[in-house]
Amino acid sequence: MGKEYFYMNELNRAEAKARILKEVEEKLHRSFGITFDDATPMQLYKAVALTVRDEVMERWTHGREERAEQKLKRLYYLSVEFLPGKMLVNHLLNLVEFDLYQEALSEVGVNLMELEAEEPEPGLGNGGLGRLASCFMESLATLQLPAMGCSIRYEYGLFRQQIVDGQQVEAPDNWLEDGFIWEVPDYDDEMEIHFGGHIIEDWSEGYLKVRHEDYNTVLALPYDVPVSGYDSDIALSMRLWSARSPRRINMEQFSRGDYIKASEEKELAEAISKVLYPDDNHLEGKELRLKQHYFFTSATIQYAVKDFKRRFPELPITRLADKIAIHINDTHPALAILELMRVLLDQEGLPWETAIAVCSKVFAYTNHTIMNEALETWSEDLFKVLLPRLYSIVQAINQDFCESLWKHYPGQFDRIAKMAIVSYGQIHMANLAVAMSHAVNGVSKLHTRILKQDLFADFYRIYPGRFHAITNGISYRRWSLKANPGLAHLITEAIGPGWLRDAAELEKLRPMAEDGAFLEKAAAIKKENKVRLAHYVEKTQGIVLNPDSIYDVQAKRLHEYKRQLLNALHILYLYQQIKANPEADFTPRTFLFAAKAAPGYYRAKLIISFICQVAELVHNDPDVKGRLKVVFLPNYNVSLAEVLIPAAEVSEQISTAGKEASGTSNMKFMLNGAITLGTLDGANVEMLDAVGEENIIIFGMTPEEVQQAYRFNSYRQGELYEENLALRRVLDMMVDGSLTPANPHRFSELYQALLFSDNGGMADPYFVLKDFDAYAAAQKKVEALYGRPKVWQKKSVLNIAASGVFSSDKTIREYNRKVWHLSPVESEE
Ligand code: TH1
Repeated sequence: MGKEYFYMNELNRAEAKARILKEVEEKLHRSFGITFDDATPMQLYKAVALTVRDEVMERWTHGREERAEQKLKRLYYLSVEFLPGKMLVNHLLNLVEFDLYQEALSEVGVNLMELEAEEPEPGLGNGGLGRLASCFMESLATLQLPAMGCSIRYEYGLFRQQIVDGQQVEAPDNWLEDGFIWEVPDYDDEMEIHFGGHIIEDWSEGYLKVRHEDYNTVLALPYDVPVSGYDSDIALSMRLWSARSPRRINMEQFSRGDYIKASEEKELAEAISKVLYPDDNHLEGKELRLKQHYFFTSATIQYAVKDFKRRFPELPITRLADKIAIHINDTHPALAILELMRVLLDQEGLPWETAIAVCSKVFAYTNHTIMNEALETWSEDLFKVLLPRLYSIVQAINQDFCESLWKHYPGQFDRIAKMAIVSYGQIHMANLAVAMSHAVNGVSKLHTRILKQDLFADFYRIYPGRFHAITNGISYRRWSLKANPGLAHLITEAIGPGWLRDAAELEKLRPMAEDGAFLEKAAAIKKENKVRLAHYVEKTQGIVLNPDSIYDVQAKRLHEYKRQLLNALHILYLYQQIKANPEADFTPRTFLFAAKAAPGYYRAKLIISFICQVAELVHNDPDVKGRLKVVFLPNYNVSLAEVLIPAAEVSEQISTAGKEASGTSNMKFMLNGAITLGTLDGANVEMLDAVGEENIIIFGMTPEEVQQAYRFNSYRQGELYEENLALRRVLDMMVDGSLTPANPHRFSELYQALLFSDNGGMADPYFVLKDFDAYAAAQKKVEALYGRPKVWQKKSVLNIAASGVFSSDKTIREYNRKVWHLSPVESEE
């Protein structure tokens, strides 16, 4: 089956639909012993998913065979997070069979979109980093590039967020509870992972042989999940490693009566893939986390070497880089570098210099953040106990590396210490990744510039050719065709279906911005999406939204640098204006927030509470009724994003300039016709270039101004408070009991953090106060613009037309040209 259905005549279509129904019915019968009429929604979902899976499997097998036959180089994309979202509808859209299935199922009274509600969403990531990895997989599959995504099969994904009494409460995400249709374990590729123990250096044969003894073994069992591409002949794998104890139950201990100890060992081993760390842009040096990193990178490296040998028995291992590329998505998988060194040295017997040369050709690294608290370091003490052999390797690499630095920077101890891989009792993973990769990239132009000038400036001076700017992108088909089918159909109607293969064709929409009828249709679709979201909010929250108000959305992880607080303070400012002048004209506005906070990030959780209290205040005040509405939507994930983003009119991208490496939701909002209200940060800068300054609302400090303020310590927060009356009134509301009369001090920590430095740290390090006026003025522009619907709609369409440059297909082509050099799988025909 496949795209041919697009072109088939009615008779064939009827036959194909009958065949689909027959297949589904058979699955119901065989798996559940049940018929259409008696099946529960879950059983129906599973039967349909199994039917679709068969089709995806065909492409999977085909891809594998072709890759083997054509002896192609393969990419391993290592990422500690993936966020693929729900799969059923996505596969059908990629197979170009969605309409057929939908029609067929509707004949038996089944709604395909509703079925997907039964599918668990794999929450194997925190935010942008994981979602990017999944967008990349989909583009790799679309471009038919041989690749495998590798990560951990967390038994519990990112926590489910509930809001109870205006506070975040975390509940476990037991996503595997009812089984996951799309995963297939591969017992042939189970790997052994060794932790702890000690190493013995044996020189008895005249050269160094290293033995690792007394280690603990954990088994890594891979589960493969297929990733389909749009109208692609192949499917790729996301390979998720699951930890198992080698001893099901230690029988010896068991028979000695030590049942508890025996099961303890099993628990300890399996704890490794138990739960995803819920931190975004932040790392804590916990032993279990280090175990996770080694667990999945070691399994992947062992598998990659095994696969290389199986496919290329004729090639020496020194040719590895001709046949595999390994990409390190941020530093979390950087242990893979040391693990490959271990395999090359201890198992393959390569000399040190040869192993280094092979490794440096294999690895490439993407940096995703310059936030200090996210830069990964491990204490030497922890590292040497858990990974003794890798520790000896990293020390030796560090020694060589520092010696080579001495030649470039003679006598500059401080500089070399800063660049060292091991220094001051810590192992610096970013330095390791840069030193040992042939390519390093940032995720937007601005972010790459900061890497070159700042974070990695000393490296850049020595290895300028190693650094690349490769701007992030999005799987634009999921974010239009799946999330916003109305808009996708309108686009196809206007410019034909070519844009689904080549996002650059979205440019053809440009002239439509002058076409009144088209603008009206686009506006009607936006309205439908707003109504769809209103239904969702009413059903889940019991809150009624006004679909004629401006939908202004900020949806992303909660982090101080992303400045949800700036947005909330501005809402208080609008509130005060309405209170002061209740008769004045006011464009009704709905402010929607969605954000998870890391459970240990106290201040982020306090900001969530603050937003919820602002929502309460607004909700309970009759003066504001029908004008202002604030909603905090719990449990932001891919599925919620698919409802929220298509309904947005204003996209809030208001991070402190220089802090958001790229952002990717900004691109999704743009594609869905929202107007961006943003700072000169991350990819916003490139969105400005693409759409032109009349079609985006940019405000606030530049990255340079932010840098200057830090460098010269020139930020005077207190003066702003003294001199800016409007701002002062808003800030005072944080502590005068307006929000929580029973406990006026509830938010004083937030207030203090904006105005007073505490033990050495500067007050308001993210310049919320400094940018407040500029933000309020920008919001005024939004309001004025919204008052001219035709102008607004035109800008909206121009945003859609300009969003094609942010397709992850384009991003992946760029990685391939600059970094990986893969050849696509050629299909016969
Ligand atoms: C994010 C960046 O914050 C974001 O700007 C970027 O668009 C996205 O990555 C994709 O490139 C990051 N997420 C994490 C998560 C962890 C550590 C560092 C980063 S950077 C756990």
